[in-house]
Amino acid sequence: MSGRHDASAKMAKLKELLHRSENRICADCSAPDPKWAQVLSVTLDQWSDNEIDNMIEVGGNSHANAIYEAFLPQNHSKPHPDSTQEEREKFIRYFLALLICSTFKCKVGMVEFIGILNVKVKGGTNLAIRDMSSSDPYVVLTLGQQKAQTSVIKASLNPVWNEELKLSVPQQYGPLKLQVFDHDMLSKDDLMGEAEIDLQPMINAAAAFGDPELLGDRQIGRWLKSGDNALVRDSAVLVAGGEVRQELALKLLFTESGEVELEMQWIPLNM
Ligand SMILES: [Ca+2]
Repeated sequence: MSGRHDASAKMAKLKELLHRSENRICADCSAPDPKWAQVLSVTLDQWSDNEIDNMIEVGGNSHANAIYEAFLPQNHSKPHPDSTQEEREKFIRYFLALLICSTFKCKVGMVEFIGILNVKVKGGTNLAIRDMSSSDPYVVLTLGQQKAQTSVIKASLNPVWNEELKLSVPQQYGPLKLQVFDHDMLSKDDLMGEAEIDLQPMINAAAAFGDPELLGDRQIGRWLKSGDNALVRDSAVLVAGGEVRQELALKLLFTESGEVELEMQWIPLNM
């Protein structure tokens, strides 16, 4: 797993890319204006290693421009140099979804995204033993064809990850699947339990209430604990500081014991 040093090396590389002369043309508006680079710099700290790798792989703005010229749906008009900041941001969010999607090798040109899901995997408690007396757990999230995973925590049944994973959500989405595995050097990794997360309470509530930046802090929805889901307790969908958030505690199924805590953030694309 890549450590802090790797991550800062990648960021340095990405910053270097953004400073090359070709990248000084704003990719979202065709203007000789580095706003695109500014937006990237501001959000850089929130990017996972995967996304930074991917951004480096596509080679910065010149190539990025070609990607969304090719995949831009007809109803998503490209911002002009005099577009508002809001129009610009919407477009950049869409482009980030494309980038994330290409990281996970889904079919960009055929999928219409409705938003980005940030999932902070906080930690696990009382997880199952899969080695002699402990486990080396990591979490895998699966949404359709996309997968994202945390790093491995060695020899812990109460791991703390506090890692944020990003997934793009297509128009036709199913439940988000969470699995915990024990990493093994010499054999196949063992399942330590799984759970499904219904994304509808959050996404439907956000759609019903509209732009969260215009709402005060409040509860807008709720996913109720039942015999048919993995919730440890009811989970509220909140608007807090202009963002749609939901905290969840899940009891793992198909295992002896274990719970995992998450915090999700929903960023609708509103296109
Ligand atoms: Ca192991």
